[in-house]
Amino acid sequence: MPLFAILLMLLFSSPVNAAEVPCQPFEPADTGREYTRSDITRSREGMFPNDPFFEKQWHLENLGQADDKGQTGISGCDSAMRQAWNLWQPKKDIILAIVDSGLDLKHEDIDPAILWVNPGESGPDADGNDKRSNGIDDDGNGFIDDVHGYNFVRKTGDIQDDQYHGTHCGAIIGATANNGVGVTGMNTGLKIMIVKIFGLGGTLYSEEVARAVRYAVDNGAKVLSNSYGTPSFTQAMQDAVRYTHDKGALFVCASGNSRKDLDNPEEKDYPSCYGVPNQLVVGATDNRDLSSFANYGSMVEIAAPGQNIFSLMPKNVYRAFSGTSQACPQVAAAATMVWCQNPDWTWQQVKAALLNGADQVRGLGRYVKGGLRLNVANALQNKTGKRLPEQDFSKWQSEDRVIESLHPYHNGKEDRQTVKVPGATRFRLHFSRIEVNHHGDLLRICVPGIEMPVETINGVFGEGWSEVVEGDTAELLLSSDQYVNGFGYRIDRIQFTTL
Ligand SMILES: [Ca+2]
Ligand SMILES: [Ca+2]
Ligand SMILES: [Ca+2]
Ligand SMILES: [Ca+2]
Repeated sequence: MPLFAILLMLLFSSPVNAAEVPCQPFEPADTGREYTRSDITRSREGMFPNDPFFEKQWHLENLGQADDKGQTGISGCDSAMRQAWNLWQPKKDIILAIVDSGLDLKHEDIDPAILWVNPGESGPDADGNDKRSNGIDDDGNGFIDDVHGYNFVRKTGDIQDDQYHGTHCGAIIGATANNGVGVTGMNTGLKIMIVKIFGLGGTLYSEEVARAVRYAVDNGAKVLSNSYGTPSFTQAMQDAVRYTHDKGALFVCASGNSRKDLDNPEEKDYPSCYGVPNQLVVGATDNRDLSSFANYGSMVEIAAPGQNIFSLMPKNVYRAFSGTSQACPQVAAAATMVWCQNPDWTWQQVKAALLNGADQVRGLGRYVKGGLRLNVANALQNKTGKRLPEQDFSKWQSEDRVIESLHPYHNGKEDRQTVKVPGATRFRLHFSRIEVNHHGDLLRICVPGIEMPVETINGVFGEGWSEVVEGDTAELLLSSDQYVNGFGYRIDRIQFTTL
């Protein structure tokens, strides 16, 4: 073997040093324009909640209104928060740690009362000084003045956000609700620990992130919200996630926004792919329950609203972002709410309640195991969410038929093919391969005359079935933008029933 090949082998087989692997908050897949309170045109006085931007927060209550980018929603494609607010009956405080860039405590729509307070770092010390700021590690946990959490970037107790990601994600949970200002937080009754791992530069080495994760559970956090990642595995970080498992906590993390197949060894992302059972990996949906940018794979077990999610930006600004980063805190908050109601539960029970309560959405199964989307109201009642009807495919007839796009498909075109299955009441299509670039290209399976597609597909998939089409006709619409194309699709078989 040539020497350089041996060197290459050594390079790629040697463990990656966590001190050299930067973690980053997930970049949003899309952003909206900035708003301030002067942009508010309509008052919600006398309504609940009375926060003026509430209508933009379709993730909390979707009555069919448009999102910030003008996409009309479908009523009920939300996390069922209005019901959840009425149902929630906490018995005990459970600490939720947001591991991100901090929180803008000076924002007009943040009340620091939502923050967890470390009992050992508050009140007067023996000299009459405030333990919060006396420069002493009063509780002896190894961190000086960590009153609401800790800043692992600057090694101080100051958790003020100097970036933006943590404020946007954190405020989805903790923005002050019903104060007539800004937006509505999901639940301002939760106790939020702020674990700051990103500063202005927006990266931190995995070794420090691992320390931060351990800090959270060592100081009582039961749920961790993690909206960041890296393509590199590190032992230190996997050990930290395992540590949260051994401490009985639930590690909720965003799947990422690159439309990667996380089951593909070449496309892994961490922490999503660590495979520790107390992880709950979160994908994202839009206001029509469709998925378009989230990473997918067998470890993605639940989706939550993530497209054009309206929340806070530092300096009294408001803005919509699209990302699994925005979906993740919603699942983390839901887990914490369930746990507050059932303080003697284990993480297994909390996770099971979330999955059981989630609604099964047609067309989401390609991207999220079981096609489940968060429903907080169901989770709080430990009630099973909507389930799609089951089909007995063993009784269906099968026909070999090739239907395919051009390979590769053209840029800047819409290709339309009609599939007719005479006599069928229902049918489905077997794809041998799909490759549709997620930047601006989309394959839709539609039924003529029905606006909502049966399924929307972008990304790379091996062989597998489509969702079931009702009736005897489907239209396959492959639309593409001017840039980057791919193989397209190839169907080799149809299965149908005439009953
Ligand atoms: Ca301390
Ligand atoms: Ca102190
Ligand atoms: Ca508010
Ligand atoms: Ca494209």
